[in-house]
Amino acid sequence: MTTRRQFITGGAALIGAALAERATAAPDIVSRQDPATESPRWLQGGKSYQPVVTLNGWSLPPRMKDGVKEFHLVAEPVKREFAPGMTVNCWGYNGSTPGPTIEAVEGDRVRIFLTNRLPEHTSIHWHGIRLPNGMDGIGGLTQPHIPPGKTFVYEFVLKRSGTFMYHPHSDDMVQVAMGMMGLFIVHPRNPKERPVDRDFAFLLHNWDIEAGTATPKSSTMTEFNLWTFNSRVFPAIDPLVVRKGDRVRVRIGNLSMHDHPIHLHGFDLQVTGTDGGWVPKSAQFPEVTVNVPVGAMRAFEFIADEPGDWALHCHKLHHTMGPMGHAVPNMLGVPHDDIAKKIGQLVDGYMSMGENGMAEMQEMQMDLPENTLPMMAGEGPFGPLEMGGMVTLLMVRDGLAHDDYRNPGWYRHPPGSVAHEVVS
Ligand SMILES: [Cu+2]
Repeated sequence: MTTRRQFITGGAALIGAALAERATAAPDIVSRQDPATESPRWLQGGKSYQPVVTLNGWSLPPRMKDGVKEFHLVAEPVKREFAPGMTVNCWGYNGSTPGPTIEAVEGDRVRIFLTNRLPEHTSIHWHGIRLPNGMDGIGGLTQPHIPPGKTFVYEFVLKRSGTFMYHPHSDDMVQVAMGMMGLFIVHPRNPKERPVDRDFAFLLHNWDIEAGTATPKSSTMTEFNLWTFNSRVFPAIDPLVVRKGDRVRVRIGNLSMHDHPIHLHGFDLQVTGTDGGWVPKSAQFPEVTVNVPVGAMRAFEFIADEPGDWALHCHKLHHTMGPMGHAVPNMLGVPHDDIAKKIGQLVDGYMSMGENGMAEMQEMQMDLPENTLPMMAGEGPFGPLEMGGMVTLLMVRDGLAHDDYRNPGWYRHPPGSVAHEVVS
């Protein structure tokens, strides 16, 4: 008992150490060797699995005790910067939303402590993981709710590998809307099973945050105005940096209230996993857009054989916009300059919108309320990117040093390979 108390009170130090480690961690070392014939480089380095890269996130370091892998989660209010210029009052785990990624190996026995520092009770559900009923984390059904200030412990054996999630099952609507969620990755026991060179993971979410405010409206049902990968908004989302020829896996979980068809430019994908397990080879088929339904997870894989900067985004295109009101009158094709001038004389600051589309809004220097973001943001090598929300970039490069996956800067196209104006 003493040891357990020490472990629990030592949680803050553990978290601090993890944050320090995250800040200084060397980039992952991965393999480019043929997995069928040679051991991956990370295996030769003594690691028993290829760690995932959580976009704008981190993995929680475990502690081994009597052969059990122990983790300590702390549910608490957190501040999250969605992008420079906007910080949101969220709830999460261990200082972040999403909470830290839990990584373990098939066959591991895990013991997970959850300390509740929220102003109300909570619980934690292990989405997709096969476990005894009493560990399923449904407040009121499989366990008492965890009151503020108390710590509960969960313990189970990880029976199968795959991509899973965790989230509360107490006051579910409010706590998930506030950002309480995380990834739970179980790696195969045999590290030569399903090898990839780069393995990325993130969670999709929606938020309703009025311009000029900082707290999500937690009872909104469908009309959200902010769309995030791991509680970040483009262009403040980490890019996926890979080397040409890498085999890449992307794992995406959806705890938002909408489905998200996630589209990757430039490659054909195979869906290789869901939160129900790995998809048998005989059931896989090529895709370029993978719908990730509400309360589900999809993993897809591809070979990054074409260098460039490739967009990875939700194909519901209002999800690739920053905060905006959608109830605007349709002025496309309506000349309204004269009317706008007259209204402008009556209403201070009135601005007409979109006679020729919305692109013109991107270049206007509009005054924004405090603590909000523009609806389209980002400057590319050829001009404004006109997106902001569920978007990031897959950056495929030839000639990256094998352990250097920092953002390499914009792709330099070979001469003559960019679409250009012709004069007829
Ligand atoms: Cu979407």
